[in-house]
Amino acid sequence: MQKISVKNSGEIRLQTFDDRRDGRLFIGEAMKNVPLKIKRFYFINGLMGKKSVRGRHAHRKLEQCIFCLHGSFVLTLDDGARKQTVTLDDPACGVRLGRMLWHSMSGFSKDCVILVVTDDYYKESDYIRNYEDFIQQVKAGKR
Ligand code: T46
Repeated sequence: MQKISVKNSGEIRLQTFDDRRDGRLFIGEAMKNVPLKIKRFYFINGLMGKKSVRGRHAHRKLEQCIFCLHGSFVLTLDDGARKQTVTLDDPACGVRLGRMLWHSMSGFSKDCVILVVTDDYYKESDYIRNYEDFIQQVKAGKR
């Protein structure tokens, strides 16, 4: 994965064991190699390849880490000043989605499976779903 330069993000590396014909093992530990206290997880499958787009929002306070367990997709990150796209195609390699980071997922392979772990329960009030509102809040220094 290329170096992540936007704010409130960064690469996450899971520990791996390659047991050859017995498969591969991937390990994340909260507050060690996964930098949050995990309260919730969700996963996404059934994506319709290039037609699907998800995300397109930022979170005010929520911290998340996103992984591509199978296949690949493109993650677009925008901290209000800088934008970056990152391809996730390695289950051992995730990305931190910190607070006030506009993100979207697209370019899915049809076999793509995404896992997200978060440090809080679902709260719609934590979402900023309008890009202009996001930019205004970044300018107001809320990051
Ligand atoms: C994120 C990206 C990476 C719930 O009721 N509970 C939940 O835990 C989640 C994740 C979603 N929902 C409801 C809220 C919406 O009515 O499911 C619906 C779809 O959620 P959303 O449009 O936010 O889905 P994505 O895939 O665009 O975004 C998801 C996460 O919601 C979001 O926090 O950062 O993945």
